Amino acid sequence: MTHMDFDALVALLRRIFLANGTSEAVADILARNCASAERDGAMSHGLFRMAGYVSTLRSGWVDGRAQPQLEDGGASFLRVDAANGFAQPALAIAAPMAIDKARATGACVVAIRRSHHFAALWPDVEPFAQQGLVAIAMVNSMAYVAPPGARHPVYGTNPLAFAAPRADERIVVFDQAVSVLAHGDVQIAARDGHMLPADAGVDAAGQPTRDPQAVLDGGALLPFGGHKGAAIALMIEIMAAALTGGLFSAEVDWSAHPGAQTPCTGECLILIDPSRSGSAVGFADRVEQMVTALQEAGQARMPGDRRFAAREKAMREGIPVSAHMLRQLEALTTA
Ligand code: NDP
Ligand code: PYC
Repeated sequence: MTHMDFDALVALLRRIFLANGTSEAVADILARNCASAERDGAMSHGLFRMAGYVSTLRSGWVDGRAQPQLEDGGASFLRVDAANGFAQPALAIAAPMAIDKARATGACVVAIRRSHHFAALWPDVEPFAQQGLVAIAMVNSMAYVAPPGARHPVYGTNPLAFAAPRADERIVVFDQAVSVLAHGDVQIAARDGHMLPADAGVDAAGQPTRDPQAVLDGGALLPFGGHKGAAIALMIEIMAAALTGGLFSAEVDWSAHPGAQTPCTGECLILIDPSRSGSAVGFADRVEQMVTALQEAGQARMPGDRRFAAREKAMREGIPVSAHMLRQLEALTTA
């Protein structure tokens, strides 16, 4: 195991993206995104994903040099056609205008379509909360999740991320898949020989299973909380696909591109300027009061705490990367 400096890891990932045909701008954004996930211990969307990015780029399914097109949808609405590129560069282009609109009108919806999202979602909301805004992001993915009673999967693992400012420049943030486990964690469990929790998935015959390989081989994941998680999955399909003009998870068809792994769907981001709130004390102070109430009630861990602690340690000591992973990454730097 070596411990890599964050910037050195970003530089290595950037070389991989460039060697596999992305533009400089896309390589910058995705390398930082993926290295940030590894730094924060968000392993299902860290270095483990690099082989999938490369395989997808080589398949021709995604355009690594896409030029996202911004469309003004009104005082509080921005549309982005990601042009079959990655979602994060599309969001980066929209962000300055989205912030301006949110501050000018109180809120802004950013509706991104024809976009590939293969990453953790918290990087899409954290920077906005750090600038004093409330941010909610939703992405649909590919049909891995079966609704209650369904004969086959319809929903994606559809993550939902939320971030809001707290006092003293801290933020509250959560980021969760709508399935009991992210698909990435099922792949990691299969790789490492671990069983899944009960109620996480079914096999190809629709029978409950804890075997990750059975879920991957024609089975399905289940939404957390039964019909309640399924309803959130439905909302995310509507917001990230119907509202944006993107594809539903079940409409993604990459069969003409063997090796493709990134879903081409949509993303919806909602920004709210909390300075508009009716709170007599400041919004961030109210959030802090809520966090304090949870802590006083006995909640030892807030969502985001584990990641922030991992981030702090990694920035101090370096990011642990196994020799095996490092060899795999080096191999990806040649097209
Ligand atoms: P987890 O279940 O690991 O975590 C979900 C959230 O709960 C996190 O904010 C986490 O905080 C928090 N949390 C976990 N345990 C506790 C606890 N005991 N007490 C309080 N808070 C807790 O995430 P998922 O497996 O659902 O998702 C993993 C990642 O996969 C996400 O980043 C998601 O965006 C990504 N994903 C991406 C998809 C895509 O299409 N791009 C599809 C599906 C998933 P903390 O982070 O600090 O642990
Ligand atoms: O882990 O479920 C997942 C996932 C889907 C798309 C990107 N990540």
